[in-house]
Amino acid sequence: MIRISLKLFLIFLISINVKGQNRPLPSKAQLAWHEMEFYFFVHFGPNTFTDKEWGHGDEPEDIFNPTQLDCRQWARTAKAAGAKGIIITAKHHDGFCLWPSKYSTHTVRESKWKNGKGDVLKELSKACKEYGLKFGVYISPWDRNHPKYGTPQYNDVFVNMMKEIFTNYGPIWELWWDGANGEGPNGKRQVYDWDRFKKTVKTLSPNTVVFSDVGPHIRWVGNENGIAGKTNWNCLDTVGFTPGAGAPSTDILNAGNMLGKAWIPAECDVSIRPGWFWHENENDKVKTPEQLFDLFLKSVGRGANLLLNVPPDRRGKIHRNDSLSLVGFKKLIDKNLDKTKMEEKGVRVLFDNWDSTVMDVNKRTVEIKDYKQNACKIDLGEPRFINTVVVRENLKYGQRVKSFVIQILDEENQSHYIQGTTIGYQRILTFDKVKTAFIAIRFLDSFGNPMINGVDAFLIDEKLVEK
Ligand code: FUL
Repeated sequence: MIRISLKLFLIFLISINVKGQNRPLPSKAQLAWHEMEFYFFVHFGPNTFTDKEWGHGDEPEDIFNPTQLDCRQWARTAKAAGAKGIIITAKHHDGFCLWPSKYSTHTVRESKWKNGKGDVLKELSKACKEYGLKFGVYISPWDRNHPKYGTPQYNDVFVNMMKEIFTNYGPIWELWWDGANGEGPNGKRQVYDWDRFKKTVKTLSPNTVVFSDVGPHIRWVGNENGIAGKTNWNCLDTVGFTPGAGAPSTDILNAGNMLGKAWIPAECDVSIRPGWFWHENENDKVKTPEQLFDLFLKSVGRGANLLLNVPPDRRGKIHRNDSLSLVGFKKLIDKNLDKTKMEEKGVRVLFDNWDSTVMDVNKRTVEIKDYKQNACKIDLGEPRFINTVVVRENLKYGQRVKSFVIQILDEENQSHYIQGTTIGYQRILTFDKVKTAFIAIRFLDSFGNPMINGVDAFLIDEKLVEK
């Protein structure tokens, strides 16, 4: 009897799994995070003035002295670039705090800047509010200045600093914990109390999403080039792993775990310049609009988010070369992937022409039933050149699609096939242009029925097609 019910129970579990219902799901905050797509990273601090990438922590505070700090200019630039938020290095590895923390003597308060009365976090959080941008904070656990670093009391310092940030500059949308853990001023390394750090955030700022190599909410993509895996699962197994040296391999971080137990999607951090901080001799090495577009395809186009570092210079302003490139990038996005314009041209086709296997779940999402038996057809109305197809999953139902193929029929009735694996929030596939009136998408394998949030087809500038 018991054996039979156990068997029934197992069948029940398997059937749930087939429907894709016992897969990890994102939290509300994570769902909102996916919609952020692209936002700025700002590396700013003593390194900006010493030409270093990693300060030693013994730099005199007076070195930090921006002559025309203008956080509103950063916010305006972010807006003009189409970015939806800004994450700033409130404290990098050198320990210098861009706010007058009570728990350190190495802060803006000890500097010459504004006679010690300045507060970068205050100015930036205000500017972000004014411009409707989300505000995030990078606070490096590694601290090469703090005298308590390498002792249990440093964990109190770190917790107290987070409390200050949540209390005085919130709401904090994303908190960034870097994994680097080197020696402090006393030659010791810190044993971080990650559990306590996580609990602090959960209690004080439950809607903040926390990034580290292994989450808890957002993971590192495994490289600093801004490139997510073509196969990119939003799930990850974290048991036994910690941020930094104890993290899973970079390959795993890049692709995620298909059967991972926790929803921890990837964020691609990359700098618009070779370094993270501003350096005079890199003013002519700013990535071009085309390079940024390519990064967009390789991050946002692979279901991850793009965290693009734009470091202000010694004036405390974003350099003209970076601004020009960012505006150029926005133009490329608008011109090539603008949904409104495409709709006007009749190129964007939702599911109107799909057959009866498609069921409306809500206004935007369709559940693809019997996906193995049926191709989903999209009629473009009249033959047009296309070289880009965008497919999205509704992540509210989890990430389901494991593989799919797009079939494009050209004017000679020849079929062109484009293969894809995962979709996630958004998969952008580019290819050599084809003239077609008819596209079919077949979902080859999926955890339950695919829940698709729309398909778009575009003709982008041929030089932007992914190499
Ligand atoms: C790294 C740091 O060591 C770099 O300085 C930079 O902040 C980058 C985003 O993360 O781990």
